[in-house]
Amino acid sequence: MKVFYDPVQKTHVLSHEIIAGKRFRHHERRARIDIIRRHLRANGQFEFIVPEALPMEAVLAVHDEAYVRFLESSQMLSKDEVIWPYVFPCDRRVPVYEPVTVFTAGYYCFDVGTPIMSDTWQAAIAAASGAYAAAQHLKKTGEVCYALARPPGHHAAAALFGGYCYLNNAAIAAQYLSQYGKVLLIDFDYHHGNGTQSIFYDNSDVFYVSLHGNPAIEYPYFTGYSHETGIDDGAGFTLNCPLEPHCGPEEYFEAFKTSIDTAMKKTDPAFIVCSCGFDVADKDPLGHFGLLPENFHSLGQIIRSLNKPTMLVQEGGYLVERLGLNVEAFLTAFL
Ligand code: SP5
Ligand code: ZN
Repeated sequence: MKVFYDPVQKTHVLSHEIIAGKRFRHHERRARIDIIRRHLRANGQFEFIVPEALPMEAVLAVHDEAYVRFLESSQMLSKDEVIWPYVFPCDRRVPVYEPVTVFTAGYYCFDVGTPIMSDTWQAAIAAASGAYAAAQHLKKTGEVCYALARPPGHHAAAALFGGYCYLNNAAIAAQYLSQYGKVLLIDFDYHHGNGTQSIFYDNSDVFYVSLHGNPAIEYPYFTGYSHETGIDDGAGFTLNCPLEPHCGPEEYFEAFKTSIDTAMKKTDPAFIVCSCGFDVADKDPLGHFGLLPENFHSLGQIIRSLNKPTMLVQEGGYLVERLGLNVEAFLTAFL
């Protein structure tokens, strides 16, 4: 299987984050990439490819131009400078003016865990380039492939960063593929992909289906309810399946099969893009569905059995010591 990955993705380094007022070592670590690479290398059935930089049009097909220019301008930061929004414009009666500065970056941001450093842009573009290259490869050959994307993408909306995400890698891939046929975007990250949902909310070309922790008590809190089903042309093309934390593999698989079945009947997709969040793993510090390596293999088998041209994009997964094994168990189901 081809794996798209650029070492530049490791230059983005996050120190710490504040969750509910407490300080943690940041969960989105570079070591996540190292352990995945180590497992896939040792396995021997994976070919690593450094993607070419994607065309800016592919980014702008998903993200607003002013937002992209803002992210791009962060390259001008000095090595020790960090854009770390902690104030957000909330009174919707009052207009907020661009351009955005280091102080007003909250304009494009929705949480406090997603800082921007001088190397963030190049890492985000490299991750998006991997997803785009995977989409091109899928279009050309029909072969399953995997984008080892970091930073992740599914929380990033057209003009918003947050949830450790800056550019929506899976959405960029899905948007590209949707030129050639309907796309089913399956998101199994523990957290609702608010960004992906938002990008395709009024669009019937990309069906978004997500299983995630109940947003009443799990990040990102404000979206991911089953009554969110899309609007305008996209009405009926979003399917959210919130589940209780600690529901366990049995209930999870039941819900997974039912949701995917519903989505498949509605779309009959030409392509599947899968946002793969391994924070559904047992003992993950940020997710509580308790999936074991063999469960990831089954998950892969179910997606493979849909028998559609499929590409896989890395999202979350924070239990570093198990991440390599879990990703390998999932990917090998496609070989
Ligand atoms: C891509 C991805 O998986 N992003 C996840 C970002 C989650 N950030 C905040 C996590 C908050 C977790 N729950 C807090 C429980 C506090 N006791
Ligand atoms: Zn997640």
